[in-house]
Amino acid sequence: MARISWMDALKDKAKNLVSERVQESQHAQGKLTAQERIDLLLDKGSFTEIGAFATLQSHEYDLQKKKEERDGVITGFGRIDGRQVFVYSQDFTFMGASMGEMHTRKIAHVIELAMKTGSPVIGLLDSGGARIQEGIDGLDGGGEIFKKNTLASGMVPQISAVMGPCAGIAVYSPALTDFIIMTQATATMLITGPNVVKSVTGETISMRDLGGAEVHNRVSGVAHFLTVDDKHAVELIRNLISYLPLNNLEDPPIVSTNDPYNRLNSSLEEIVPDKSTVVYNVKAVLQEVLDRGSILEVHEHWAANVVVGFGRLNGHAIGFVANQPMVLAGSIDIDASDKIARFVNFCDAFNIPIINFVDVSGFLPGSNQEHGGIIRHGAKVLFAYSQATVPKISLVMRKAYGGAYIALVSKDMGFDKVVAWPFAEIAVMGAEGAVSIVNRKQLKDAEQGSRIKQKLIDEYTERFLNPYVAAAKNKVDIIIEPKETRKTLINLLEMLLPKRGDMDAKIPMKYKKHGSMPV
Ligand code: MCA
Repeated sequence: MARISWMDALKDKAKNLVSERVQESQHAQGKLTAQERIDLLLDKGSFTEIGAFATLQSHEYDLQKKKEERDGVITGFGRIDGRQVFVYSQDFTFMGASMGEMHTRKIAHVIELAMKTGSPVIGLLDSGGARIQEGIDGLDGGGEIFKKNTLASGMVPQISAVMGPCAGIAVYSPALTDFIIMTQATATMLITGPNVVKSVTGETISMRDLGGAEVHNRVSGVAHFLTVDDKHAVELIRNLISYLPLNNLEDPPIVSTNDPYNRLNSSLEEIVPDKSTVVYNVKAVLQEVLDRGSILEVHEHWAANVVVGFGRLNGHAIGFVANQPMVLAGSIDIDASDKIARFVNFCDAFNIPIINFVDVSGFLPGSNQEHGGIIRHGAKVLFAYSQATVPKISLVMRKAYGGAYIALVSKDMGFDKVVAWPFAEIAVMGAEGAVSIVNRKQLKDAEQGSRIKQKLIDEYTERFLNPYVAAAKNKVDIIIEPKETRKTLINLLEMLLPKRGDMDAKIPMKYKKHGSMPV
């Protein structure tokens, strides 16, 4: 009995220390405590803690006087909607949740258990980075986390929610995971803080301007989701998990829906003008076609010229990639290339079929893009789609020209089924550009250049800018009225769901270690 009281006393001590500190620190800053975050994240009463008694072992500085149970991170497992997940939650109130040896080893341990059991791992981050006093012990523990993150990649989904500072070595683990969520007012991610920036480069900049949630959601693309606060972040994680299988050997869960599979999309003809130069919001198309209320956009605030995310069709999870005509005419630039490639790669790793909603005239031209390496970044899109063996369906709504046609539509690059609307334009390029190249000499010689040019444009449009040339060559499988889109996509998706991935490979993939992805 005495031993039980001893254990209880240690547990109470850990809890009381947290609750005292909480008053002035976490809550005052609009943050929840490490334990409150876990309690909100997991199904009620489902959490089991691992490593509660672990404490720092270092004798450097006066660390032994500071040591406490948990060493600044709560680790364990529980359930989300009845499905097992592993979790770690950093406690900033203990030495800024700095990452010493025990702290890092505890995190690495839950990632390892997640791999062994095929369960997602969720990190709730709030840390000042490597615990300076512990020297390289914390750094090496960080190395173990990064190695485990890398091994777990593609095996179990990994989600990181940054809810406070995340500095130095703390940033690299989330960066190795599949999704990063940042809370608007409290999260920052940076490899070095403003003081170091000032001393190295002379630049004066605030924490938030350097690595705040807005910056990483809108500018750098490091973060995938922006949330109002901790509670919102945790709700988002629960929602995100609902689209994902627990591991790469399972399929995503099927969710029952009241949305009829054969619902006609009569409003699509109003949403999408048939004249290919008139803009519209592609998100309205996605909302109309996918199961009602099923959309979860990823990277919403970054590279908005393409829209990617998860949705459902007749209850089946899918990943969508859609050109957004409202931004850069939906063209694919450097950032959009990275956005698409990363998302497609994730979907393929976790058996989530991909559906493209295509309306694009090409990759974005210009010296900015060329000098920034659009060729290298664009190649990632080709690589990701070519490598993906999940069901891949492409819907051509209006334009699909040139390289972007190959990347997002071409059956020869591995799209399983291609659907087009009657006003789809599948060609090497638009009429104006084509005529100015092909008929350049003729236009130069002609006295009445503009009248002849218009005639040539009309001829090109008539001959090439439709879906029937491609359909005649069997490159388009089905031409439908826009209102038949939902029903058709569901039929094709359900036909393709039993697809066996390795049938897609024309070379013996299993004898290859892996491709050399352009990065
Ligand atoms: C914070 N604390 C730390 C660390 N960060 N202790 C050891 N190692 C750390 N990395 C402690 C503080 O000393 C303080 O302890 C307590 O946590 C709370 O921090 P405080 O500064 O009072 O909180 P804040 O005002 O809210 O500021 C949070 C902060 C700041 C912005 C994260 O603490 C900070 O700038 N920390 C250092 C960030 C950093 O440069 N990390 C890189 C580490 P007490 O309460 O006893 O006073 S080096 C690294 O990770 C690797 C090697 C790398 O690649 O860079």
